[in-house]
Order: sequence, then structure tokens, then C-alpha cells
Amino acid sequence: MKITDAKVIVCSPGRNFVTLKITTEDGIYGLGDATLNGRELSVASYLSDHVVPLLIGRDARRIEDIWQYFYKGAYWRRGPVTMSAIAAVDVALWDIQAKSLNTPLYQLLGGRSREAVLVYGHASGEDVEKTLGSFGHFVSLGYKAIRAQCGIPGLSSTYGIGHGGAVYEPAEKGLPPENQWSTEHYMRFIPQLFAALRKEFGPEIHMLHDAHHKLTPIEAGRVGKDLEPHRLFWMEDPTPAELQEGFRIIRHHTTTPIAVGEVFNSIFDCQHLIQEQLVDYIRTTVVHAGGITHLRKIANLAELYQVRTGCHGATDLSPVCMGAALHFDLSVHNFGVQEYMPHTAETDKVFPHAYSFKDGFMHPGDRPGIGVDIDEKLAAQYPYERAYLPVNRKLDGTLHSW
Ligand code: KDG
Ligand code: MG
Repeated sequence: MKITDAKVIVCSPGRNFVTLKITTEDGIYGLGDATLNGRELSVASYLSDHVVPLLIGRDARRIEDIWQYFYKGAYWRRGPVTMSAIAAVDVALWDIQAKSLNTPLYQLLGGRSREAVLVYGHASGEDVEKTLGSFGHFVSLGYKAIRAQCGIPGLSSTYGIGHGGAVYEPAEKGLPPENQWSTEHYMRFIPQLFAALRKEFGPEIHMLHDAHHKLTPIEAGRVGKDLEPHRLFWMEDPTPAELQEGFRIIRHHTTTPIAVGEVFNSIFDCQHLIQEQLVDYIRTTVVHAGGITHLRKIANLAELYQVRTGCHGATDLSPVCMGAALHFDLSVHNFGVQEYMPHTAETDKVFPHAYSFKDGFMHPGDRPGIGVDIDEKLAAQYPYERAYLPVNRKLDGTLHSW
């Protein structure tokens, strides 16, 4: 089944997405997401300038070989741009393979390990009262797991918070906005937030929180310990994970489960974290960690160490990624939870899809392939618009992780 065409589609139905469409000689096509938030055009160029010319004429069924060809053949390995580009090729090929066999993708990945996929939603608010309101809204929608982020008293703006009732969106048009940060303010406040949430919503609902790489290991140990009475499902990205051994300090101080990995792009980024059991959930995802082929290898390593998956799933990962992730989640044995931020109606129209949400769980649907399509004519009506993630500065102006 020869590849006859491959094209990169960049569109912005509310936010930017990069999609690879690979077509074969018998007319079957597959889609892969290649969106790298805030750096979208670098992957688009990597694909159209360097990958597409090498795809034409290859046998689309040789998924593993093509993965290795682009990983080893480039000489320059890993990195978010390379791995997102490889992921897009990989997912498009899995989509084609499943469509050619007239089966949903999960059937090729070992079949269903569960009936549906537990997802978590994003509650947020400028203060405790608004965050309680937002959390309650997600409870009323049927969510069984909800992440909570809140404005920090004394700081003018904080990452991950929707303003004026609007849903938080990772990346804003134009140049990067700047947020304020104070670890001291945060550490004093965050246990109070979760005390209020538990008091209001009881012991059963899963509560999650994203610290977004802002703490040192010992600070994270303290926050984890302070949050222990509130029994979080996880504390995410407590400290920047370039320093993998830093997680050992966190482990020494708290039993709050730790999730990490949305910025990782290969198994080597999390090898020690997994093998030394320094984390509980690995958040690598289809689009940024080399596609279904590589993500399965990460999950298989994690399974040996009782680490579960918790794939990143914010709105900057396109519906193509979401569809692929749900097939992966449904099939992989050591699944934990899947992040889910619904896309806007505009985005959903550009990417019609078979996946659905019901009562806190999602299902990829049973359409052949990944079950996500693209309306190219509609996509063309939404040209790329420059957008960036925010940056974060401490109160004295020092640039900090966000
Ligand atoms: O592109 C980055 C965002 O998706 C990320 O900041 C959101 O931290 C995030 C999360 O957990 O969804
Ligand atoms: Mg995160």
C-alpha cells in the first residue's frame, strides 16, 4: 500500500493546529496531529520540508520501520519538534492501517482493556468561591475526576485560570502574556483550597492539581505533605523534571501521588523516574512523544513498575490527538486517567469525530481508524494566527517556570 501523497494542514479554528494527512495509492488516508503549542510552524516546516519528500512511495503498512527511519535516519534524535513530526506520521499510518482492515484502532492495539476511559476535567476560578462553583459545574456534568486551579491571593494573575466565566485556554493570540508568581503565597494558600473542596464535595470525587513545574523538590515535598489530608488523585509537575533525581526528595517527604511528563518527548526523559518508582503517573502523550508506537513502549516500561498512564489532553492537542489517545487509553493495561478539555464548537466542526463523553468517561467510538476526520475546506477558512503560552515572573521580576 504505497503512500502517494502527504500534506501539512495548518489551521486556527479558535486556536492553532497542525495536521498531517497521508494518502495511499488505494485512496485510504490517515491523519496525525503535529501541534506544538506556541511553536506550531517549526513542526509544519519540519514535516513539509524534510519528512514529506521521504514518505512518498513508502509502504504505509510498515509502521515500525517508518518510525525507526525517521528517528534513527535523521541522525538528530528526540526533541519536541522531531518527535511531534514523527508522531504525526505514526498516527496517520496507524489510522490508515486500521481503516484498511475496517476496524477501530484499539482492536489493533490488543483490544479493549476496559469499557470506557476515565477522564478528568479542568475546574478553575479567580478565588476559592469561584473555583468551588466551577468544580461543582464539572460534578454536575458527571465528571468523576476534576483538576482544580485557583487564583492565588496577592498575585495579580496565575496560570490555568479562566477569567470572567470564560474557560482557560493554553495560549493567547499575540505576544506572550506575563503572570506573577510567589512560591510563598502559593504554599500558604493551596492547602486551604483543597480543604474547602473536600469539605464541599466529600471524599469520593478524584481531585487533581497541577503545580506546573514551579517548585523546588523540597518545596514540592512540603506541598505534597500539606495536601495529604485531602487525598489528591495526583499532584502534577511539582518540579521541573530535567532534574530527575529531584523527585527522590519529593518521594521522601510525601505520599501524595505524583504525575509528570506532558513536556517529555521520549522514553529516555522518564526512564529513571519510572524505574526508580519516583512517580505514579506518566503524562507523555501521543502527539509529543512519538505517536502510538513510542507511547506504547513508554507504557510497557511503566507497567513493570506499576506506574500508570495519565496522558496530557489540553485543548492544544487537536481532536486528532484526542481520538488517538482514547484508542491507546482503552487498550493499554496500565491506564490511569486521561485529561480532557473539550474543544470549541468551531474546532469540533473542522475535525468531525466519533469519540464521545458520558458520565465522566469517554469512548473513541467504533469507526474504522482513529475515528477523526478533517474538513479541509472549513479548515482553510481559519488561517494560522500567532499565539504564545504565557511566561511567569516572580514578584521581583525574575523569570520563573510556569
Ligand atoms: O501547551 C501546554 C499546555 O497544554 C499545558 O500548559 C496545559 O499543563 C497543562 C495541562 O496539564 O493541561
Ligand atoms: Mg500540566
